[in-house]
Amino acid sequence: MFRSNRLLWTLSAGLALTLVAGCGGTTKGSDEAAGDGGTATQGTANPDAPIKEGLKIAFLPKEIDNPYEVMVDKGGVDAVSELKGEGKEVGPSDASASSQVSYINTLIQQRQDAIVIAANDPNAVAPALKDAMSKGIAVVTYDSDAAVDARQIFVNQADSEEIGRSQVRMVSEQIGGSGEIAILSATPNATNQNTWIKFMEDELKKPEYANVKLVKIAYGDDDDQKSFQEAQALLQTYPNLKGIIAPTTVGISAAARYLSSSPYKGKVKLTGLGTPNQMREFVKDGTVTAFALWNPTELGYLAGYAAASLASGKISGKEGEKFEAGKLGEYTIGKDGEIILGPPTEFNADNIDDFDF
Ligand code: RAM
Repeated sequence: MFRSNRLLWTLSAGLALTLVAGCGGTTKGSDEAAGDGGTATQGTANPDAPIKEGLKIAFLPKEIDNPYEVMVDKGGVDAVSELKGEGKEVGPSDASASSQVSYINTLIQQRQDAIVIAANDPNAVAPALKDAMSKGIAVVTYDSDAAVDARQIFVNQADSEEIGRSQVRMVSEQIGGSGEIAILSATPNATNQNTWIKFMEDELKKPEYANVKLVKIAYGDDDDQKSFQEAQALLQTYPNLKGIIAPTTVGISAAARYLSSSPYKGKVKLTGLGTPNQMREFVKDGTVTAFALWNPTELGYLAGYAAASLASGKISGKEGEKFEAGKLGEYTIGKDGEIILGPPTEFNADNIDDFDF
């Protein structure tokens, strides 16, 4: 559910906040989660149970070299430390699902109490995650979800629909409501980017975007060099391109670097999701007007609390269950086991220096 004290999602169009928290329906089956590890089975949670001490909780991001993921996992490990557990970050150096499967199998052998994963592919990691749950390991996804029946809780950074639609609103406003646009995404199978892109495409069907044409979805694989080259290729292939949406911190910073030293600087608009620290110089030099993000550290911190609460049997992943997430306060589990951190912030020249992450 949304928390009223989170930073306001400042829509560039000045539109009112219309975020919708998930309601109704039931959560995914987590019956397999019963096991000798003491993980809660759906419906058997005890909200009064204490958080167990010494919980081993592993964070498995899309890739470990991405500054965004590093911040997220720092927040997660800090949360586990606060709860007197042992948190750690492990993961591949490329955003691939097959590498993640090897890590999941190792974490199962290590008898971790919980695995917190940002899935590089919703289905490819599902069998290994189901295996983990069948052995009593709590499974939480964060940032990028896995198949709903392969995890108990998904900690989402913000409302997926609003993230997607707002990116289109931002780019359309920046290009004056008319012209060719492209999307520079992460990997082709990333659950989070693909969900946002689906909502972007739907938003583009509205009459107010009749003159905005999406000409290409490119994939930089959350690899800095590849993203840079893809940005360059977009401009070469589409000389009339007016705007790029990069809904990935890796993609937007690489594209900004390319644009800032090209003749397109300030002419081809770039927006999307980026960290203020990676994007500051490009806002100051006029390459980028506005972009958005949530607080990555808080995302990991919330996932850490959710995982510890799950592994302690305080929650089971069922809609309506509540738990305390330390300094972030109380959260409620929504439909399909989803928890939403809160609305993101839009950054621009006026506020970017207020943020340091
Ligand atoms: C990149 C990753 C991550 C996404 C952010 C916005 O760092 O793709 O999954 O949430 O961008």
